[in-house]
Amino acid sequence: MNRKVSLIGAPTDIGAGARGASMGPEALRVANIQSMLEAHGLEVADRGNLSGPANPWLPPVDGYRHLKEVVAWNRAVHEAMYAELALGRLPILLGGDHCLGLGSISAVARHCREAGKKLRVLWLDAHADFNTSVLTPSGNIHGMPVACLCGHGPQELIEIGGTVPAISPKVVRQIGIRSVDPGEKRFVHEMGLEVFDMRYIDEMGMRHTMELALATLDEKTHLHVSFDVDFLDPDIAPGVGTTVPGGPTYREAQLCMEMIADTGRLASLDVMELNPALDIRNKTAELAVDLIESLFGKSTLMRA
Ligand code: 4U7
Ligand code: MN
Ligand code: MN
Ligand code: MN
Repeated sequence: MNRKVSLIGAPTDIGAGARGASMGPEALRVANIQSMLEAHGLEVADRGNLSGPANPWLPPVDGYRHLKEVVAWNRAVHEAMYAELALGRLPILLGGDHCLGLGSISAVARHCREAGKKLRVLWLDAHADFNTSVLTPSGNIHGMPVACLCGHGPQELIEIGGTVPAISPKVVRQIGIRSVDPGEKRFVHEMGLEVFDMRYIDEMGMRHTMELALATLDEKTHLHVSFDVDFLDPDIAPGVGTTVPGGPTYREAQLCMEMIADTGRLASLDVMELNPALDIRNKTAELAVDLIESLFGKSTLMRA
């Protein structure tokens, strides 16, 4: 795995329904994300925070809330992620709400096209984030980034990476899903997204789920993980805007991260939707950092 890591803060809640994800980057820093990574022998550069428009907190227009501002933030994220990948580094996006997954993953996809790499995206989330302006019950664009990446969304957003669609639904594996809106559900099926929902994890276990989600990776695969902190069960991770009960336990989440680490293919990461305004003494941020530690290869015993 790449030992050179860059942290990029994106302090905004522009695509969310609750205020506060804008404080996510600082909470992750306070939870010592940098020194944790350094303790594992990684060289870490904190690039500081991106800037972008303030949140005007307006109602949706034509099915989108804050579209212009969401485009501006995603352009900034795209350029910053792309620049780190071009330097041969492993970028970690510190969100910020999950609408920024569009800017991040479109940059990763662009890098993969140029470097002749195959892409695999693991989308760890309670939600499918596959809404469109017609399907969305909220207008919040953090519920739309996967659809936008697959070419379904407003022109200004879907074309940020230069190629439309930025990715094929075939490269995506969604894990932990347990809240999908009715129209969104039909669209997920229509587009053939591969979803390992909580029912699947309950029945088959996290180990089997991850074996399938990580199958067929090879030395040319760039593995991107988009970690929406609401993936986790709200009992252990209350600090998010859109909690959904019945998520992975602490141990299931650890196993998920450990199995990703074992592939050695992790090449970029988003840590999204952490909302310190809803957290309890930074516990969700600390949990996120603990899980990221496993993602970067911490293991308890009996492993090299
Ligand atoms: B997140 C929702 F209606 N589906 O579209 C919507 F339930 O990035 C929630 O996964 C979206 O946290 C959640 O507003 C977006 C809602
Ligand atoms: Mn999400
Ligand atoms: Mn979510
Ligand atoms: Mn959320």
